[in-house]
Amino acid sequence: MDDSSLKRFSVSMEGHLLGKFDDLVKQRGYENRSEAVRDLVRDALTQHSWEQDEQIVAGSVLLFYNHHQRNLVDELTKIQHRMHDNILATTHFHLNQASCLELIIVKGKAKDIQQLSNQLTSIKGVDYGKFTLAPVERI
Ligand code: NI
Repeated sequence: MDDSSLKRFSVSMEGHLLGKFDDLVKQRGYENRSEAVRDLVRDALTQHSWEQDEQIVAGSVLLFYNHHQRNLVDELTKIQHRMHDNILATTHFHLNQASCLELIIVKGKAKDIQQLSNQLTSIKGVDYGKFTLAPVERI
């Protein structure tokens, strides 16, 4: 059954979180909170469905880290070698004495790529990780 009628529900959250959310709503130009929540839920559901998916996707994993962090570079290299079939390219930028930015271009089954991204961004010492992906072909 297609139920596209709007349903109302209430959400509770901390004041400071709501304040930040309202800033986001404003900055992204949403008409109201509801519109922003619908977009966030759609994004989350899309991301979630891809986690189990056989669909071929391509994307990037962006990592910021301090290369002095013990074991981090070894771990990063190990994961990339293990998943070499899914990695098209890796570019490393030395930002300053300690900070590095690494951009890893990935391609493969959505579920494998999602797992690879999770492994990379959760390495101890990674300060910031951002994963983006898009389907290569529509099913
Ligand atoms: Ni570096």
